Amino acid sequence: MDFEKLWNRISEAKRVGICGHVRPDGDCVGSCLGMYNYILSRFGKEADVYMEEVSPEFLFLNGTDKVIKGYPDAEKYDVFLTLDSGDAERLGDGIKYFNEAGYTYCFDHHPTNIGYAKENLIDSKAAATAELLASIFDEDYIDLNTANCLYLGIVHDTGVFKHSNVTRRTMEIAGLLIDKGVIPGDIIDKTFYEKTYVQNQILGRCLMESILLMDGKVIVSYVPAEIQSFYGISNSDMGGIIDQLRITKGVEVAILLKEANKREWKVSLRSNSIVDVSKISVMFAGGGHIRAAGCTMYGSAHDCINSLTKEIEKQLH
Ligand SMILES: [Mn+2]
Repeated sequence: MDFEKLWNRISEAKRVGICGHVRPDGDCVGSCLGMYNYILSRFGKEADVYMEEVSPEFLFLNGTDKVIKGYPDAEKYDVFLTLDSGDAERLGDGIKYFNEAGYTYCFDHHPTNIGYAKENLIDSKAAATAELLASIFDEDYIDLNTANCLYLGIVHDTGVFKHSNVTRRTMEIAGLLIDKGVIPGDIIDKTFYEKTYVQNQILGRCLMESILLMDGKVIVSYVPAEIQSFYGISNSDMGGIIDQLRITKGVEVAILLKEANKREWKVSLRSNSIVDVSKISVMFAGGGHIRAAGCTMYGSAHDCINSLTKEIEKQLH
């Protein structure tokens, strides 16, 4: 990618659009708003940002109030930038602006990205799209607003600097962002570890009610619909519970079932080192990665757990 041309195009464009992927995670929000703030800081230009609803814990980032709600019909963008979206379908309703745009750029780190934009910067070695952006931005124009966004993106795609995707470059960029004024503990606690009272209650309940199976190699917890309504929890309230189960000493596989409808369960699976949980989820029409996968199952919680442990057993023997 010719960066000089990229920045020239942005500087000369009448309208610049930015779009993330559906169900935006920390890296998506951080890289979209990081780009927004950088363009604002460097060119004094307001880009339009398109994303689905941003989680409340990210709303302190500068520019979240500028994210355009819904995907209204808009005039054509001269330059349209997609961030952290591995394929064009993941742009969701934002794809209409992408298809209409004069010139498109894609910035991403997903290895499966085939380069669907006119110009593409895809670096699968980058721990986060936010890391990739930090490495192409001119340091002098990275203000604190931009730095906060990029730091948040990196924190979330690295599980707070502990996943295997973390490199020396990741840490060096994090260091640069700290120099720009980022307060790491603030962002990490506020957006990663902080839980609402209800989230803590349901976490506690899941841990209390969890069951160890197969000599402690499997841990299971499930949340029936009536328990969810008792605590008044929504979908996002159950994030992180599966990981808390997974790190139980001696456990290889963690299973969390959440009843979505009567006898219909959203199943999350995690493994530590041996079991390929994506193989198991695929058997039940789900998908995912080797260590993290999910599927939907039907019947009683007991039946679902039995079916899952049978498959886990096969892989452990
Ligand atoms: Mn990402």
